[in-house]
Amino acid sequence: MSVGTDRLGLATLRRLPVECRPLLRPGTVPAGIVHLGLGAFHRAHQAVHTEAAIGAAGGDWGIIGVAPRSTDVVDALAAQDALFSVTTLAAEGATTRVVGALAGVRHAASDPAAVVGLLADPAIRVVTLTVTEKAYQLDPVTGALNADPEVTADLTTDRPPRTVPGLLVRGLLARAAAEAGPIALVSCDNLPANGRRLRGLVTQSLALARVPDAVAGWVHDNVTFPGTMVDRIVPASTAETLDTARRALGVTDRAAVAAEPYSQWVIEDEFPAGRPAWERAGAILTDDAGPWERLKLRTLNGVHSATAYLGALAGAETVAETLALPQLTTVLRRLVAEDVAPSFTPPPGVSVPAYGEEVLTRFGNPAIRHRTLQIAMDGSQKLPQRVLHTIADLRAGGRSARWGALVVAAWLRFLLGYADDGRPLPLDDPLADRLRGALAAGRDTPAGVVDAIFALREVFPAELAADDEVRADVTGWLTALERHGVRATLAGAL
Ligand code: CS2
Repeated sequence: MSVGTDRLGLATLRRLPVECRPLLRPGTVPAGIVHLGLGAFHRAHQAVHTEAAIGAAGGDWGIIGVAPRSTDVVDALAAQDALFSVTTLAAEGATTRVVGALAGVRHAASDPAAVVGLLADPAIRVVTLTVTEKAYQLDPVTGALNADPEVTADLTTDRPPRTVPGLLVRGLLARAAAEAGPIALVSCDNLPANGRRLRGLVTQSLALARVPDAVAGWVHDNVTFPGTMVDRIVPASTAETLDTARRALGVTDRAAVAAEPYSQWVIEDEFPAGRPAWERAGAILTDDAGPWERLKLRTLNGVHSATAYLGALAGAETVAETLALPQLTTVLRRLVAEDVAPSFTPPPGVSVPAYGEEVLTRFGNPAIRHRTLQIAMDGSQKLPQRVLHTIADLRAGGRSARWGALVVAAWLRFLLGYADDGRPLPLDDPLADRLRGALAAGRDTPAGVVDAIFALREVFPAELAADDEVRADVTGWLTALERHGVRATLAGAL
């Protein structure tokens, strides 16, 4: 129920300017999707595409949004009848529109049984996830589940589930018991082969939970894991985001998000119980998202991480600000053309350098204030698919990876914890303790830092870590970054 008349909600919808009103009115479209992870990205991406698909082609595909842990967004949405707005920030101006794709919200931490019940409901035929890279807990090299104590407790005891794997396993057990029919579990996280990874996470979790063979067999026969590539730049919301929404709507929206105009979704078409007509909402349905996902992770996300680490070290607050550093865009173009492009086969008809140019234009959007420190987070979970796979594939083909090595060096330099002007830099990473421990042993020289961090098998595969040319290139860049700082290193790089 809406609170007050000054707040976005069903009761205030008719006060909104016509162009801001949602395509769907919550309550009119029954739920067919459960989404885990109610962050800004989901609201500006899958929710928008799904609302447009239902608007174009109908279908009972309302989304029940589940926040695994934090309560802020759930509370805000619950008070707004599940309505929220997306402000699209183009260089030439902003437009705000309310989205009505959510059919309801749940908070998994306080009501896990409700989420398990939804997963066992025959009306729910698709589960989408944006739970970030670290939630998958799979060894990036072997794909083996490295369950942390929380996940292990969820899978091996009867306590109410607290983690995403715990919720999924309990939900699938309940669904099999209820004979509620087939379902697709769709990872929308920035991981390579995200569908296969989610399948790996679920099947290994079922094994750890020692579910009966009949249940494992049911999952095998009834659950699909389509891979996806998702893309839209959606910075964390700020007070300014909420102010902009309020100015456009005339009411307060505490779940407002802001995003760039561009949005792309590539989805493998394996939905055993149907899906929204996402192709009517701009998505590409395919039988193999792999080439798209490599294109995006290695180009967009690789360049994003490069920009984030170099920018944070140089004292730049946002991506757009970082791009103004002299020589940086030239270096990023060479990274794309000389290292990323030759490392993989892109989708038919796509030119990697042209895609890279589009990415740089998107990053330069002055209205998107995407903080370098936000993108710098969780580097240990991001570097493998964004940069290390590029380097490994080039080296396997006998080529050098000079610019890729610069990105790795920028991350190592960032891990040292201070910017070029000496100001402290935060380390926000699930492996922070391991990284700090490794650095304590070898932070005195650039070669010592490389030795210490390359020894972390969760991040660097043995073959890459043993590659003398890569070590030498990374050590060379790290030496320059430590001695001279980002600006002088860039100036001397070309
Ligand atoms: C960013 C991504 O935070 C990050 O690490 O690189 O969230 C990026 O903005 C999205 O993948 C764009 O689709």
